[in-house]
Amino acid sequence: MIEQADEAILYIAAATTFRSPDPELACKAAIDEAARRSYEELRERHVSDYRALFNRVHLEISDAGQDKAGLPTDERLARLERGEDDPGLVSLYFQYGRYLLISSSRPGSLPANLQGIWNPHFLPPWDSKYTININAQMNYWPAENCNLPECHLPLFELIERMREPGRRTAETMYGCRGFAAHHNTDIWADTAPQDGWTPSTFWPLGAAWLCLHLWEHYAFGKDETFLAQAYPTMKEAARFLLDYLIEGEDGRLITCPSISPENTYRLPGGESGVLCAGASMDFQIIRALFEACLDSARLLGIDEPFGEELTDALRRIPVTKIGKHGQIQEWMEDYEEAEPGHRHISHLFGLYPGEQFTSEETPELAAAARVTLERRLAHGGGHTGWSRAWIINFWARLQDAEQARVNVLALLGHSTLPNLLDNHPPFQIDGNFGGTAGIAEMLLQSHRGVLHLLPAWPAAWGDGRVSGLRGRGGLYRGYGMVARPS
Ligand code: FUC
Repeated sequence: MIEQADEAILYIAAATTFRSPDPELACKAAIDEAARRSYEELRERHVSDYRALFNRVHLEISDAGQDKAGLPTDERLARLERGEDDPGLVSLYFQYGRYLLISSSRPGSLPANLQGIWNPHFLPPWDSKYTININAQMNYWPAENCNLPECHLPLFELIERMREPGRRTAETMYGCRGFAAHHNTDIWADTAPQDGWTPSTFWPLGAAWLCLHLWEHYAFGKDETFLAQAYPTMKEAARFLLDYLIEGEDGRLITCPSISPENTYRLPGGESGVLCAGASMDFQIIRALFEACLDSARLLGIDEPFGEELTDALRRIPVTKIGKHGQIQEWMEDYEEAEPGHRHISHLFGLYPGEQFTSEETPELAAAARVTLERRLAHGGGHTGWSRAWIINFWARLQDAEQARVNVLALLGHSTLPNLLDNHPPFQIDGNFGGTAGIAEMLLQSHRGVLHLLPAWPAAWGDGRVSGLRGRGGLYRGYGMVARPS
C-alpha cells in the first residue's frame, strides 16, 4: 500500500526458467540494478537505445493530407475505409512496423512470435509459437532493408538451437543426414511434425527456408565472419534436402512426400488431396538454398566437393512451370485448386522473398506470377492480414505501384485493428511486419545485383522523401531519395 506519497515508482522484472535456473533471484538482481538509477535516467537510457535504431530511416509520403496527423488511429482508419486518402497513415504504419520489431526482437531476446511479445492470452491463438511455413519468416522481412539487421539475430539463435533436434528429426523420420524442421517450431526448437493437420504438418522445408535468412543477412551486410559461422548451418539444411530428394520416374529429383502449404488440389475425378510429390515451392526454396550455399562456399573458398553435389542436383530438380490458366503452377501436375483464393501463395516464393521471377530476366514467369496474383485476388485472396501483406510485396516486385498501393489500403482498411496491430483475424503480428517490408519494397529493391530506386512509388502518393533504407551489397549509408511522381 502506498500512502501520502507524491510519487511512486514501480520497478517490474520478469524471468523464466528458460534463461535463469532461479527466476526469482534473477528478477531481484534486475530490480536491484535498476533501482540504483532514477526514473529519468532509466527513461533516458531507454529512449536513446531505441532511437539509435529507429532514427536510421525516415519516410515522408506526400505533403498533402498532413492535417490528419493529429487524429487518433481508429478515426484515421475509419476515414480510410470511407474512401478518404491518408498517405501519412501509410508512413506511420511503416514506422510502426519498425517500432514493433525494435521492441520485440533484440539481441539476446527470443525471436518475435505470432503475437510479437504482445500476447494477452493464457491460451493464445496457435500457441503464440513460430509457424515457419510463412509467418515467422514474414516477421523478419523488414529486418534487413529497414535497417534493423541486429533485430534479425534472435531468429538466428533459434535456428542454431533447432539444429540438434533437427538432426534427430531428419534421421528418425526420413533416414536422412542434415537437419530438418516442419511447419512449426517453438522456443524449445522443436522440429518434428507438431500436429496432425495434413495441409500443413508434413512439410519438411522449414529449416531450409529459415536458413535463407542467414544468407539474406550476409547479402545485405557483407560480413564474411558472419557468413563463415552461418555456412555450416545452411549446409546442414541443404544436406538434408540432398538426401531427401528422390529420383522420379523421369529421372528428375523430386520431394516426396510434400505439400504446398496449406492448399488443397482437386483431381479430375473430383477427389481432393494435399499430400503430393514435388510442390513448386519446394523447388524454389531448394534452388535458392543450394545457390546460396554455392555462393557462400565460393566466397569462403571452401567445400568444392559439396558444391559439386549441389550443382548436380540443381540440374536435376524440376523448373517452375506455367499452367493452363497462364499461372505459375502450384504443383508438379497442373491440378485445379480447391480454393483458388487461398491465403497461402507459396508458389510465388520465387517472386518474393525469392529472386527467381523478375520482369527483366524471366518475363514469362513474371507475367505468370501476375496471372497467379490476379486469380487469387479475384477469388477473395488476401483475406488474412499476412496474406495481404505478402501480396503487397509481390506487386512491389512486379513494380506495379498502383496495385501495391491498393493492397496497402486493403491491409489498413480490412486487416488492421484500431491500435494499428495486424488482424488475421485474430491479432497476429506478421501482417505488420510483412506490410512494413512491402512498403520498403515499393521504395527500394536490390535483388539480383540491381538497385532499383523507387521501383513502385504510386502517383497518388505525390511528392515524398525517404532515407536510410538498406540494399543488398552493403549499400545503406548516407543516401536519401526524393520522390516525385512522373
Ligand atoms: C498458418 C496460416 C494461418 C495462421 C497460422 C498461424 O498456418 O495458414 O492462417 O496464420 O499459420
